[in-house]
Amino acid sequence: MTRLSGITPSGHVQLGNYLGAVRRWATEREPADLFFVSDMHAMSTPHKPGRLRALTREQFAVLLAAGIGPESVFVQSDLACELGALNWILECTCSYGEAARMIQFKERGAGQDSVRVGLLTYPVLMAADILLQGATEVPVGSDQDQHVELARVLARRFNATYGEVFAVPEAVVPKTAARVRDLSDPARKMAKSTQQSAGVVFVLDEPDVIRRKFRRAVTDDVGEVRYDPENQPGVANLLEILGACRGTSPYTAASAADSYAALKEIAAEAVVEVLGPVRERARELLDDPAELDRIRAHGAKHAADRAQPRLQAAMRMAGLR
Ligand code: AQP
Repeated sequence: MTRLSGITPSGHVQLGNYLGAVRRWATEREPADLFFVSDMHAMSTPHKPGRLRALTREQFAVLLAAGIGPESVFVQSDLACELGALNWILECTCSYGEAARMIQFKERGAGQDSVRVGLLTYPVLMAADILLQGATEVPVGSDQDQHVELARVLARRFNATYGEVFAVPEAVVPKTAARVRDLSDPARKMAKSTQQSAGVVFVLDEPDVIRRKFRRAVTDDVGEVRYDPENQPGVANLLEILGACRGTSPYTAASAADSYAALKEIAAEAVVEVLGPVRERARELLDDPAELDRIRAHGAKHAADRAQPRLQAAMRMAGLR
């Protein structure tokens, strides 16, 4: 079984990415699990080249700093040649209707003056990511289910048309992890691409910045610390964050503070403590570009070694070369 998980450098890595995904990836991973920074996917909507490059390095460093081994992690564009080749083969296996049906394409393209063709075809590139690494399981949220289904369809169609090359992957529901909400608007999930970053805690934020963001977190006028997500979403978010940091339930976390001010302070300190070692290790890596490049090349070599036999077989069977 090979599980493949990715993170897109659409902004700085935030607390939700860490508590909801990256920490679990690092602590619960099996030897065959793979992780990648999907920088090519971040180009399907308008992007700035320098920022994309810097964010990609940052995310790669954070994955390593969180404890994911260098042989299990790579940057997508380090396999651009292999992916580009398979992507074309898969685009020629996919119908226009299948790509245009993707809900994310409709949602993210809606109301835009100009939509990149990449936004239409990125689920095909995602299929190439999955099939090239021989992933059998892809842990995804419900918004990505449809994309994994497309990868399954394309794998089966290729195998049936040209010959067996690809494992047919399955979407698996990730184990329940914390769902972190924006500190200044708990109706919204914390997200790295949010324009107003006051309510978004970034993994590389300095402790004082984290404390300030928590001090300004939105609560309510009920005035009682209890876990009631429906009526007290801001307080519930703080309790979920505190619980996730301490490994307890939000109900248990509620007994830690008797006022909102105390809860904000305790939650901030818990986050500072959890993120501290990750931030320090990531900074060390980012301050040593030669070492980071060396680790990145190592991960890319492993990923290319896994990809090459499948790519060569697919090209040969499809009539290329
Ligand atoms: N707020 C969150 N709480 C818990 N988990 C979260 N994840 C993201 N936000 C939260 C999880 O992080 C992993 C990597 O995310 P991604 O880069 O694949 O895409 P995303 O879910 O779209 O992340 P963002 O931060 O919300 O980015 P933007 O702003 O670009 O949309 C995933 O496992 C995701 O569930």
